[in-house]
Amino acid sequence: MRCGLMRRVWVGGKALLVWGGILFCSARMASAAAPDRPNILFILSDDHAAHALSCYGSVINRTPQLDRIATNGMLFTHCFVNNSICTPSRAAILTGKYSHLNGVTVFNRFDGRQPHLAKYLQQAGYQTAIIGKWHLFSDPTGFDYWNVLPGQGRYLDPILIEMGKSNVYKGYVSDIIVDLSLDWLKKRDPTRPFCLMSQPKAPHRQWTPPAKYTNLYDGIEIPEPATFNDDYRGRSRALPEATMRMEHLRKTDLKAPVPSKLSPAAQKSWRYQRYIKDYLRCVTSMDDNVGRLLDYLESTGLATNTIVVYSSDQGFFLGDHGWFDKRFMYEESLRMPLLVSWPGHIRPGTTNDAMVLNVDFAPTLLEAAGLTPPPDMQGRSFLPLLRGEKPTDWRHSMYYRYYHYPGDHQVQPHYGVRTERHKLIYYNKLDEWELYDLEKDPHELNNIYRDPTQSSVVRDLKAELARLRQELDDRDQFVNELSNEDKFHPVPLELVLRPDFSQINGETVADLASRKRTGQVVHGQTAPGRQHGVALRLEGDGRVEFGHELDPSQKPFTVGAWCKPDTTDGVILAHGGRSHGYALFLKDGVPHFAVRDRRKLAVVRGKESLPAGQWTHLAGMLTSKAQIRLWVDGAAVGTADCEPIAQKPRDGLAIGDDPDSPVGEYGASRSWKGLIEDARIYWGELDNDALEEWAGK
Ligand SMILES: [Ca+2]
Ligand SMILES: [Ca+2]
Repeated sequence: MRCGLMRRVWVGGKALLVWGGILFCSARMASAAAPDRPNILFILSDDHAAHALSCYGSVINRTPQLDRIATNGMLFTHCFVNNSICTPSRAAILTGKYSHLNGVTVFNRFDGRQPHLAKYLQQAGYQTAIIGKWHLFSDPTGFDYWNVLPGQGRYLDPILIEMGKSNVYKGYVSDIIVDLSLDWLKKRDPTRPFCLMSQPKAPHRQWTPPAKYTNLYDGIEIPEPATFNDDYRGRSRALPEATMRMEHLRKTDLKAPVPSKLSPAAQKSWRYQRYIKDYLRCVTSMDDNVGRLLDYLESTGLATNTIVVYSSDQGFFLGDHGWFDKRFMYEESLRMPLLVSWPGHIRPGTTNDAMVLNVDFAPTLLEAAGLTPPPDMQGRSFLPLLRGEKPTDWRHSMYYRYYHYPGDHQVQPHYGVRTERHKLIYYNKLDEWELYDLEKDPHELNNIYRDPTQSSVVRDLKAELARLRQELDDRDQFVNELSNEDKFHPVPLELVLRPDFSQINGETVADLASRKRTGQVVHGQTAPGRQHGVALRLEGDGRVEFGHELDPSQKPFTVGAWCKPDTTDGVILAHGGRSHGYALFLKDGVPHFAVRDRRKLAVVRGKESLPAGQWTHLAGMLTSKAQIRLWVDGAAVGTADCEPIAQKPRDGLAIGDDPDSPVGEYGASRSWKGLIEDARIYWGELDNDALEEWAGK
């Protein structure tokens, strides 16, 4: 135990001295007295809106397995998220703290050194595991076992990273996550309680259903929601600005060409049907798999002493307001489904309309496990609500804040307060307010902020908003750009990837760096390299992919390779796409190194074109002084200012191509033709001596 140790607290993204030791003590001491502690099965899906569960009255689908949890336990009608996107909500759930204190306001890396739910349970003797979607970028901490998707992960034949090692699993992601969860349950130590977080990827975009459900809903028209044709009149400019209307669904979402000759309205409806059916097919498969978990608990008798929680990281617009996606503080996005069963403690088939939040999950589960929730958690345990009691001082309002702008879907930053009757939203960069009377206007179509009869309501809500902001210590810590210092995390110099092209076995290539990642080879082969080396040969239609494990964001790094081009254009290596990432490539024979941050492109070009058919060493570096540099044959040839990469790129790393979204502005071809040898990626800045040695000087 580390009682009394001064540790650090996350305030405004900066670590200050305070947290830690004392809190660990209180959590541990309480545990000693707790007899017969319950197991916890925590199922957190991704983007599953409450109005797509039949127990919540869905008019568009059935979820018989999830409904079982409601039948056995309690359904919460007013569970809300503090910041409606994946990564921030997941960090808030784990830490019991709002984004401005846990440091995860957008898609940024979770600092796993801070205390959180799994760590507290682990310290109290629980076996802890997380399997499935994690999406916090850093490696999980506080879990005895973890096997998680890199980033968003993929639906078919997903890669999962098991305790640092990546494996490809053949099959459909929702089945695989539950297979792995059941495996872990079977192998666990039966003498100790467990907390298993089994976290589906479904039903996240791009909504790829399993083969067996591709025809579900064929010939059926899914009803459009009441606000499908919302014109956003009378509300903030943020609504029309957001790029999440049906017209913004991409080819990869729709998976079929848009029929020609449709009127705009008919095309919008067609797009909705394509989107919502795939979304619901993914829900059905996930629901089946939740049933497998419940069956296992029941058949083994574990169910009698297991708390089962089902929720989703936030809500989602299912065509509501003409949108897909989430982010806004409006009801469909703000509301999370929350079902909890615990035999003998929760009366079966009950509904609770008290306001609970995602930051309440951690303190609730700690208390259920017999621990005292640490006082720095901002959420409050709703264990009394589960037992059918409502504390007289239970909350009547909640605070919400969204930050991610500019970003995907261009949703303006905003914050606000929701009470049982009203919602007040402030778009802080636009200086625009909205007020809704949820009783009279449940669809939030009438902004009554300027209605003179509402002036006292506005005054009271502004006072409540200020009170909540003070109580939660929101001092606009993340309102503006991060400083350069905050954008870079210092890293020790580390070789993180060095594919061994002498070891291409079928479709995979090995890695000489200590992490031993596995690359997927697409149309590439081993070929003789320089001197006695071995190179990768690509013919303009191949590449080697390393997936999403590496994260070049917020750190200096060095990349490079030996190359012998057959042509004047092609990518040597690239990670990311047109919003974030980097690429080393030839264009018109001239070497280029490019870095993208929030769509802004910084490029350094070589001074001359490389002769075809000759070996050259190229390297690019992003320095901690926010500059990029390019070396040709071990000699620096140029520098440019740039921003560090603010977030992990969406596209993975590839050698010999830049698949999907492009980082650079390329010439005749993106795909490499020729040889590549000794490609390496380092975190940190390689010094000149090491660079020259790599370049054979
Ligand atoms: Ca999500
Ligand atoms: Ca790309």
